[in-house]
Amino acid sequence: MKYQFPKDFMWGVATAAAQIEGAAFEDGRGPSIWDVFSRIPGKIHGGDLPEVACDSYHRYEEDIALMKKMGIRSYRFSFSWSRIIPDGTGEINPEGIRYYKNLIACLKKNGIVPNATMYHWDLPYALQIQGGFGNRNIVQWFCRYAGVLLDNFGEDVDLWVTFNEPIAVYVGHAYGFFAPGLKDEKYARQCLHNLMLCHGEAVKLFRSRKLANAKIGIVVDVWKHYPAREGNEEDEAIATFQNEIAGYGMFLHPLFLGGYSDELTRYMKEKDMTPEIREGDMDVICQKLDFYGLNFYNGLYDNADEIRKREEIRKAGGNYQDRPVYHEEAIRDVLHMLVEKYGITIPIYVTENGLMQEDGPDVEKILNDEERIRYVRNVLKALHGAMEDGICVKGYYLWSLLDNFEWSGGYSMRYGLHYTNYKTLERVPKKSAGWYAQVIADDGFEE
Ligand code: GCO
Repeated sequence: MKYQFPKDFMWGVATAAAQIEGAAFEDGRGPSIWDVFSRIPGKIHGGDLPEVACDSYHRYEEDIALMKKMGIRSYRFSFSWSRIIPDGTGEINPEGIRYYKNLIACLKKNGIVPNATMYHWDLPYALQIQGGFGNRNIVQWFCRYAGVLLDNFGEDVDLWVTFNEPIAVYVGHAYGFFAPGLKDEKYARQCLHNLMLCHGEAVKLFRSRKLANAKIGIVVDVWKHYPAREGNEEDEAIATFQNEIAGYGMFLHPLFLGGYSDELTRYMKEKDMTPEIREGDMDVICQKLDFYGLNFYNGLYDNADEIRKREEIRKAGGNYQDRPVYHEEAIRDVLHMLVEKYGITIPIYVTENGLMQEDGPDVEKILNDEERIRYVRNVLKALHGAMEDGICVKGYYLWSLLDNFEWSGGYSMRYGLHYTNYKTLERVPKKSAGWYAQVIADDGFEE
């Protein structure tokens, strides 16, 4: 059967500033929370630092040439706040503006549509020491930054994203394994509330600019949890918790339905973690958007007995390696949920999807990434199914163009269509790059 996608389907690749740019201390850039966090011993796998990463700050033309060669139609990247306004609120850095102007001009010259994220996890450190997202002034700080972006690039970016995966801010404040490395769930809940206000105010600002061709949305990742044993109350309770209280429900409910869900409201009350919510906040958060960006990696099945077993091994100091089980097909159900539960009828882009490979000495093995091809093909099949069901999906962005700095995983986790040699900074296409290029050329694949 032929999995045929529409002729104007937006085939893309995605990256993020902190993961690829490097040049962390060049041309006036200020430190971000990831520059600081990664210097804390033990936080990043292998002690890796994001300071050079893929050096895309200097090699963006080469990266765009790779995209051009593959026939990529759209590039999803992010702006680095600390490159644009090094201390978060003060002077605008002309070198930062120049870099993104050049990047966008080069994309346009090559016929690649820019899809740009304002915030992909890399807060200027100067703002973190003033409380970061926990300080309600973040709304003014962020709006100033968003205004600078819109002043300089407003017309040139077709698709604007306010925030990428806001859950990272929760992880960084409640669990500590992302920057800034705090472990305070109550504070984390306030951060998320303030972050969503930043989003809402930025959308209002964007609307006031009346940019003729630009659209705006947000990217929320959905890792949907399912009870492993249907009808098992324990499994079901875990899945509900993971979805509504510690997962996508934290965002999708306020963003698309308005207000926090009953489950989350009850939970925050019980734990004395209800954030400060001022009158009108929930209306600001629930803005009408032009599109929704879905980051999808997997569907997860929770089995209470197995979770307990793992906990026991961990408590006893044991080691276990979870073999990832892939449920690529879950994307179809997730897309249905977006429409049916959250009423999302605006166009949807899959703004990230991809597969991790562990680093190792055998480069040939990494280049021959059959597993990635199989995984992406399965996702695309399920996505195609959802589109046949009538769900409006306009594009798909593979994560990622090239192996890059995978946050706490450092350089040990490779998601690229291209292999990055971190010694020479050479990029080498993997098998999947050729395969994806063919999918794009044919607007689908035969199977
Ligand atoms: C995300 C992150 C990416 C990760 C990718 C793989 O938005 O999830 O933006 O930066 O690298 O998800 O884990």
